[in-house]
Amino acid sequence: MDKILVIGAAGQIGSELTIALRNNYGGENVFATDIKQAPQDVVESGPFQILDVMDAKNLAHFVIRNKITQIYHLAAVLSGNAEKLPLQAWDINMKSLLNILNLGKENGIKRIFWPSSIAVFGPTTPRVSTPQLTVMEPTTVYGISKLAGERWCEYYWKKYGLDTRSIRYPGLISYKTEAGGGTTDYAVEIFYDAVKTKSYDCFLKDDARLPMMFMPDAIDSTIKLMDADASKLTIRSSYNLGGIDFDPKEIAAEIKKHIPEFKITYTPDFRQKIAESWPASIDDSVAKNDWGCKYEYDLAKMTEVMLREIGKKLGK
Ligand code: AKB
Repeated sequence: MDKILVIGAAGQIGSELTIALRNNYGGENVFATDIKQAPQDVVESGPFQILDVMDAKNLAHFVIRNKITQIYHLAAVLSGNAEKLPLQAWDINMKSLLNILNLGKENGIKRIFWPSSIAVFGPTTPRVSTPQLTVMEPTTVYGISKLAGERWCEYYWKKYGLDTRSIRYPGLISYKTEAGGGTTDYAVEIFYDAVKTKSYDCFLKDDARLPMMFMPDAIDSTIKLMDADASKLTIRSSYNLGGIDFDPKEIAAEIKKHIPEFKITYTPDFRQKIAESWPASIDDSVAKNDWGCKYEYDLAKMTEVMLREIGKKLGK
């Protein structure tokens, strides 16, 4: 039986992925770690430990002691926050990945998952239906770190045979754990504010179209990629995933169907420039062909679940 380590288990992806992995592999076989306390269900459904991915020595002890065979390394500083402290963000995003890749190589880890992002693309990339292989000149420190990370993952695969797998996530939308510091996070905040105050002041322009994905589809895709037969995988940098694409005025119109009084205003900040440098939609045909990625949620279905679940959470 595989023993799985999740790094960043208190975060937006980790808090939901940990539970899904425990359902598949058994609670005791999925070791959740983070530098901060995780949600209650993560702490109660299996082992949880505070662990810093930057501490390579402690990490190695943990992996050896618990006979870890697979690692999901999800900790990262996202695009908006990384622009505020570029060198620190670079250091955290790159050093943590290199710690994991080295650890994987030295300890015979069977499989490693590391998330990349649509942020690897830049203003010179074709914006509509962005292909898997294309021009990549990211202009954010987050995007630069993700692109470098993709090259490192592929390097470890080619040079050392380390089985690294990765997805370029679009903006991820979820209600369980709030995201922090991303450019696409307006599409999470808007639901909370819609439920709390029936209004939202958006930090992007009304027509800032971006690719997005509801968390259940992201979790499902991640597990599907990690379960795929290695011989089927033609990409060892990171797979494009498309999900759904919409802009702030479209999501606001969808929310209005449930909350007719809902009002949106626009005060674009520095994140608007980041959004303009990213794709509006993604071609994910390679992921579909290689390992059969597919999605269940469109904008309408996702909006319905987000409003219902946030309403329950906030007692509204
Ligand atoms: C961000 O906005 O920084 C992230 C991402 C698209 O990777 N959600």
